[in-house]
Amino acid sequence: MDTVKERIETIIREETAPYTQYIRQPIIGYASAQDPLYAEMSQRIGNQQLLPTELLMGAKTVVVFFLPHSLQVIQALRTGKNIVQAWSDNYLMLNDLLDHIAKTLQVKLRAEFGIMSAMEPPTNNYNDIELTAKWPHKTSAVIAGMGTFGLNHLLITKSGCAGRLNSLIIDKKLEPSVRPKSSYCLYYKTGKCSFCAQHCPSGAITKIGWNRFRCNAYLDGKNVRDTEQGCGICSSGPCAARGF
Ligand code: B12
Ligand code: SF4
Ligand code: SF4
Repeated sequence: MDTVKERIETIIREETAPYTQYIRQPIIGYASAQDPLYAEMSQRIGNQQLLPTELLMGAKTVVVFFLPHSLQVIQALRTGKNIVQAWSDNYLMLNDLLDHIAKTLQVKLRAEFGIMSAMEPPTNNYNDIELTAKWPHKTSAVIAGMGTFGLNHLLITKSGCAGRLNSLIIDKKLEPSVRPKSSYCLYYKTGKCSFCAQHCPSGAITKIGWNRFRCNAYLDGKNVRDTEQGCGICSSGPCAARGF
């Protein structure tokens, strides 16, 4: 394996090692910053999206890392309570950890290889009206072949969709990861699942599309305190811990 990739993966493994109670093995992918899909994103998503080169001059690769929630957290989510404390705690903890990992990679890659990088926060970096970010991490994850979008509009990886992710843009060219040939979502694969649409309490997920405003309105009613992040039921179906 390329030395830089090896180093990136070691750093991510080291930084996540103390958290095995909360997360499973990280999944790491690489997208070419010049992938033509980036230029299509503004049109697909419906508002102006940033290109990797607009975040970092000389951008060559986008490194994406996904931290899947532990099976215990997924089990807790399946109890269907309004606020699942283990899910909420992981939400907050993983946002900090993802940010910390990106910053650690920035410092170490620069010191050890002279690689320059740029990052955006893992979340809460979105436009309140449109409810989209200019740099959505799941887009880069799909371009980096880490999984596919499910009917639930989440990234489904081989370790499922219940997890959180972040990305780092670097000015070093690395071999891009290969994209899967078929969907990891059972609905798109076989038509036989619609768990997320059936169980979404706000009706945001349907077979004909996803209404982020409905989801947001529902979450706003649940997340009355920062330490109580609600719902996430769309992350608890058959694709919670595996892709198909
Ligand atoms: C804004 C936002 C929200 C808003 C609006 C959601 C939205 N627009 O996606 C609200 C508040 C409602 C929300 C809710 C949730 N969110 Co949110 N949210 C974000 C945020 C900040 C930006 C997302 C964004 O811009 N989406 C716009 C586009 C990308 O999404 P989309 O419309 O679904 O995309 C479709 C098309 O545009 C097109 N498309 C887009 N990109 C690409 C790329 C390719 C190659 C192709 C072919 C197609 C394509 O296909 C997509 C699917 O049809 C990100 C963090 C970040 N900066 O990335 C987290 C993020 C998406 N949220 C996340 C999560 C987990 C949640 C919740 C479970 C809440 C929670 N407690 O964590 C729910 C789940 C709702 C759901 N089913 O998706 C995770 C997703 C994890 C995953 N496995 O995918 C993220 C990435 C946070 C993180 N750092 O991990 N979220
Ligand atoms: S719950 Fe079923 S239909 Fe929904 S995203 Fe997962 S596999 Fe697809
Ligand atoms: S977070 Fe809850 S309300 Fe939003 S899409 Fe998922 S299941 Fe529906």
